[in-house]
Amino acid sequence: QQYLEKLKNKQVVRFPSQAPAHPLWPEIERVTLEQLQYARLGVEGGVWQLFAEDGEMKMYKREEEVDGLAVDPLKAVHTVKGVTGREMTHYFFSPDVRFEWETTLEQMKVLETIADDTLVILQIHKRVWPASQRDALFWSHVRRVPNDTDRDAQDIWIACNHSTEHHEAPSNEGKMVRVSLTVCLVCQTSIEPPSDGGPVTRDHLTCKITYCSVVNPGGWVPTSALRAVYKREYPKFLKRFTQYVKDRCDKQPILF
Ligand code: 16C
Repeated sequence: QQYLEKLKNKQVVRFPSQAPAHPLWPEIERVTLEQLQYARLGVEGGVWQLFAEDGEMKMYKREEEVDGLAVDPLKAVHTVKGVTGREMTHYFFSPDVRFEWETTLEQMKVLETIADDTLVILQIHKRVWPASQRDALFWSHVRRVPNDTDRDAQDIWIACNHSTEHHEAPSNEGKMVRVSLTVCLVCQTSIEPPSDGGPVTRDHLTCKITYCSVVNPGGWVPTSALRAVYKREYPKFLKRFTQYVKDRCDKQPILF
């Protein structure tokens, strides 16, 4: 049934990424797979503190500082009905729709297209008064990963962003302070097939999401101001982004 759905949506063939020829590839491969393992670790064990909750969405942090600057790792879990992991990660990765859901952005530029699934992006974020304005330069990669722990389950999808350097955007130019970040969105779809053997529709889909982020804001920001921004922006982002994907996919063919 699923195979027929995929055929119908012409999603069967996905060519391998052309990114392996690029000098960044070994790092992209290593960081993406490390992030996948990290995301799959649970939040039990007492190191994670729940700081925001809304329905199925739960957000945890670990308070950490580097040279007096808060760099609290964040881990969020969420369950969203009616969409697939491929759709979620596609819209997280795709620069074409970023302004539709990313409210911290002022400007964004794709500096390099390494492959269809791998980009280098420069973002200028909104200024938070009275701190200096921040920019972020990172590679962004999306991929499907076969589920090796359960062969019958749907594949896992991951989108991963990690700070990098690029000759078109040196960090010591201008008045921006550059943040450094490692972020991943890991998604897995489960399908509750209709009991009457009918076709799988969006009503039968559930997508389990894990979002992990570590952002070093660079420069100097008082810890209390930074934690206030985190507490406000992360829940806002995850609620807005997941609702955007739901709305966007509604009435569209399912992309498994
Ligand atoms: O993962 C997210 N978005 C991705 C695509 O944009 C990408 C981006 C990561 C965000 C990097 C943070 C950049 C600094 C933002 C400055 C704060 C702007 C607040 C504007 C309020 C009007 O991976 C979703 C990201 C969700 C939002 C994260 C907020 C992180 C706050 C970091 C604080 C930095 C310093 C702020 C100075 C007070």
